[in-house]
Amino acid sequence: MFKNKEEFKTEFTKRIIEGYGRPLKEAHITEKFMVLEKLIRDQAAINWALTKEEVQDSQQKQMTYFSMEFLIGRLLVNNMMNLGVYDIVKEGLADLDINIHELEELESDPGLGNGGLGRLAACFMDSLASLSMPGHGNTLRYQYGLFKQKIVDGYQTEIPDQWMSIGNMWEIRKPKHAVDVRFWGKVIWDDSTGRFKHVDAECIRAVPYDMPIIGNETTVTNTLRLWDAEVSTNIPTNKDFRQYSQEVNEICQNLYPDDSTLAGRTLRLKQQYFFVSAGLQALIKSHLRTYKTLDNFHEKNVIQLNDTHPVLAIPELMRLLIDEHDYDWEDAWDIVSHTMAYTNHTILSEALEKWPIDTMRALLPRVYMMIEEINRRFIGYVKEHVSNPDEVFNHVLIIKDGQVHMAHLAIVGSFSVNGVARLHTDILIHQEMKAFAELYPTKFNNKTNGITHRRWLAYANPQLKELLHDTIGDHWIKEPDELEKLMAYVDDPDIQKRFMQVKRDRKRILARYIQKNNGILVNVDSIFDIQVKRLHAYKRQLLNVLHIIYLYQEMKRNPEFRIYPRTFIFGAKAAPAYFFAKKVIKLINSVADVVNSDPETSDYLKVVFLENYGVTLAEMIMPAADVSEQISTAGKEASGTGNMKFMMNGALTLGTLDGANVEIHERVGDDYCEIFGLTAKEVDSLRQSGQYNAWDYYNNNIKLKFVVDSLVDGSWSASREEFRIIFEELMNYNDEYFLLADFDSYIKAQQDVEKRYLDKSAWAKMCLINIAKSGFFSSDRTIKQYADEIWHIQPVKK
Ligand code: 26W
Repeated sequence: MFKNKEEFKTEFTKRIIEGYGRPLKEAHITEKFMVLEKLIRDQAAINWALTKEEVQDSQQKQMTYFSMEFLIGRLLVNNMMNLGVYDIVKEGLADLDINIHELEELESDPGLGNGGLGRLAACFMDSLASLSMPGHGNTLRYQYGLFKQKIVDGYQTEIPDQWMSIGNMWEIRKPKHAVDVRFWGKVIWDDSTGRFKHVDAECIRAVPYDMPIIGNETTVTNTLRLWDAEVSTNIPTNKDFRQYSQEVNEICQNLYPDDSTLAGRTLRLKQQYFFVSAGLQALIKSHLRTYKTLDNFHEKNVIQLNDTHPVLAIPELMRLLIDEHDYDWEDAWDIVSHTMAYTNHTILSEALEKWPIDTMRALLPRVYMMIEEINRRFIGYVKEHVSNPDEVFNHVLIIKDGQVHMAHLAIVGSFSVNGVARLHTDILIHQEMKAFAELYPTKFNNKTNGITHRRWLAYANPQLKELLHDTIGDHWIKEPDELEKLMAYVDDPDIQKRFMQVKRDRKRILARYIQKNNGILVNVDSIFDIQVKRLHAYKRQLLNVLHIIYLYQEMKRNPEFRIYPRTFIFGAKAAPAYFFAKKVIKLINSVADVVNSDPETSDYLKVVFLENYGVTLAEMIMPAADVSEQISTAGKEASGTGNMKFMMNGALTLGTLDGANVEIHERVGDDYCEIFGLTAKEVDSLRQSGQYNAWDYYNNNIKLKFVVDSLVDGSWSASREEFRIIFEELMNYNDEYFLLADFDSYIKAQQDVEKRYLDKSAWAKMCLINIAKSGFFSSDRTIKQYADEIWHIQPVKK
């Protein structure tokens, strides 16, 4: 492969001719793009093969991350950077009159995830490879990723995301590793074998597509396996082929766009079982190829279950061991319960998966029998271990009230149960999963989330990378804790000025994008106050809007009241069926239209809604932020990871003591972040007290009253009914997420933010300290903890 610019240019030119039969200067830009991607993939293929061999030879234990989502984003730049060839390629292409950035723009952003959970999985893959750990991903090859969002008249509309329209050069189809996955049918007792038999099932062929996960400054290259569905050779007899093939195609057609409410549809359950069964069958096959027995399966394999979505892996591995590999229950359970580890990402009740027994039993009759037996034996265990089993059963039974509680199955069948931030794990142990934590005290542990600092700092913000290079060098890319060295520069006026210039340059890039896409001119010297994340009531984008309305009304009412220019920027997709969330998007756009076009206020206040927020847009937004809005109701956001990306790019965290904000506050201290609002305990006791009444706040705070009334007095829409549902949620459904209770403290916090911003040197110091303290929030630290405390895997031995 190429080792320098000249070799690259030769190889690239040769491949254009070989690939398209025409000279470079006549090649279409998409052809140049495809050739470059293939060239980089082939560059990685050598290391990929080498890694497989090294792990095989050293017989090391491997981890496989089972997740329905991997929000990987664009890979070209990331892969060239990690391979250390970016500059060679950039200069080589420039010599050939090709602008590398034009090629980068052609890459589709695979929306193979909804939000936090999916992006965390992608960051984990980058850290595993960069730490030279043998850790792979197992998921579905969705034809359509998360919908593209188009704002029409202020409303969200959804457009299918054909991310593979020009193909996906990173994937390699592996038909030789295809397996069959079986649905429906029934289970009979087979006297001849003395075993249960799953008959009349419908077979679907699972075909894997492998993508290389390239580590930074290491030859270790892991695999992200995406399973696709194809018609099987043994066609079902009781169904006409057209219907059968249609059902086959729909399995991997769409990612479910809900990121917190269960879409209880059978197809979702089919998707979950499909990639889980295929993934396990493939792991068993490769294990048997090396070890000829499954007795040591759990010593050589650990599976991390990314929330409850892949938890069918527990009964499915039981089925495979017992029905296809002649294990008895006890031995099978010993292997399974030492292989599976479970991560919980949310406490929202509506997000906890519960499947109707009938649905599960019809679609997966043999697997359901496994769940029944696991539940039956668990009941025995509870009776043995607690004095008041009947009380406990209500909180822990796997099968209860006609439903299968997937979180309960996950906890019973896993040796490790972790939350994703300290506060969240405490809430799981002392509240949501209290009974389980008392039953299995050693299983519960915390693993505070992280983000890959390579993509979110080094690659997304080269200007800041340059500043770091000139101050603390580059070793922080290998050891993110070394960002702490920046503390030596936080009082240095030159570095402070240089940082503010970096921030201003990044704000100008975003301002240019906003002008081009939204036609709004924003002031780059205004405070860029940004809230980007999925639209959800508990994340309280509405509280942010209520503050904006307050500022606008104050300026309209009182010409003396003027603020330091502020640009409020939002980015958020709402699940298509989430009506309230879609109304909040409409409200943000309606307020923006009024405020931005009001000459009295537009020099002080601008509101921008960036459509189609995702990984690629985030890479442009995070470096440009002054204020990071992390304002969820305390106790509701399990961790958050956007908060870490903003911190790493030098922004002030304005937030509640929720999720990982608690640990950000802990590391930078009161002086360098802005905390407000009720704590999780206060929210809990207010809720428990039953005393909370939104009208009390409304009637005792005239400014708040004006703000809330504006939702239904036509201020933002010709129709007074347009935002009635929002008014109702707040006032007549008693403000479930305590926005009114936190309103005053939020307003004060925002006023304090302005005061802070006026002192440029203190502000720059605050930003530099946040960057210096952000090393802990690298997913390299998170992965090292998972590897040492849960997976017990080591870097690939050379
Ligand atoms: C059943 C539908 C569904 C789909 C996705 C329910 C729940 C989910 C995810 C668990 C939601 C999610 O993305 N949770 C987020 O996970 C992040 C990574 O740990 C955390 O940082 C966020 O706080 C959490 O909301």
